[in-house]
Amino acid sequence: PAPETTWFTDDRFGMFVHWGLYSLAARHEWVKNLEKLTDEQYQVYFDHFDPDRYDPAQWARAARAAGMRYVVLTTKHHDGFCLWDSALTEYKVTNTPHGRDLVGPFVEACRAEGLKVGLYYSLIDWHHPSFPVDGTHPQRDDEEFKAAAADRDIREYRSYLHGQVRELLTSFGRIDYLFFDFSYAGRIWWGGKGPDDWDSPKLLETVRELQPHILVNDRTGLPGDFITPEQYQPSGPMTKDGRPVLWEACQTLNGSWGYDRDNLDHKSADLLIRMLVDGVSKGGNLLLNVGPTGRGDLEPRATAVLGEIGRWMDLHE
Ligand code: FUL
Repeated sequence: PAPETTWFTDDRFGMFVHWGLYSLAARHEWVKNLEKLTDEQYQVYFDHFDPDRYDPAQWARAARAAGMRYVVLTTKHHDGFCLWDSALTEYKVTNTPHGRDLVGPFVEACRAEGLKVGLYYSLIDWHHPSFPVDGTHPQRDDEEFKAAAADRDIREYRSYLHGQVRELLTSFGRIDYLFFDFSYAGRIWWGGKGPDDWDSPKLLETVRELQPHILVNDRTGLPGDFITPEQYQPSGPMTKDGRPVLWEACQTLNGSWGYDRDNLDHKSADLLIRMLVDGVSKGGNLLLNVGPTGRGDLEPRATAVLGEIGRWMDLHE
């Protein structure tokens, strides 16, 4: 069995969902890094995480009505918080006031709506006690913290991340798509980590063994099944060594991936439709992001623009 690409190039349009503790802060998913928050300062979001309005069926319906055919959820973003009941950490949703797994219901809701299922998993982790402090870490300038963390062993973190990916690919049935983050465009960012740190060859081998049909992106630092231009539209069909490659542009509604309440710089439906058409004309997909609120709602500005895109789809399908 080989990676299944037909649905991906037929479907073309997916929904990205960035959702986690940072959604409560409501000012960018990198808030812990940008404001150099300590674990203690960030803990308040964990202690209050209780998305009482979580209804993944509503997300799935909104995606489908907008013409999207797959949805990709952040199961763990850079802050390290896990949206499923991982056996490998206590830093997970089941230990928050919410107390219940979020990933299983998400997968079921997508399936019920006939959507393909994608998971996002961050390879960097600003919470794990064995993750060596690097240029991406919130405590990158805290000399005392760094001295105390000097003997962190990447091998321990590596086995954790491999174990978590195994959990994700064995606990929720078929998964169609996996978005690892982050070493993209062939680069290691901000003195961060790369394929050697994560043992990306082994990681990809495990993924292919567990879900042979799955599509994996290129952000393990090794080539994957598709490439992932972020927040830009390529100027033409994308190629590697002169050959066409599968690609998918991921784009935000307002420049932030996580819910960013006071950021008013929203793209119009008109612009988003043009971006979709532009990408498809160049042989690419569009993965359009929404950042639900801390309570789990799609915010009105997102539902409005998705609704408009859906009306355009109805006219042109
Ligand atoms: C980036 C991340 O750092 C952003 O927070 C977001 O998840 C985007 C899709 O990928 O590399």
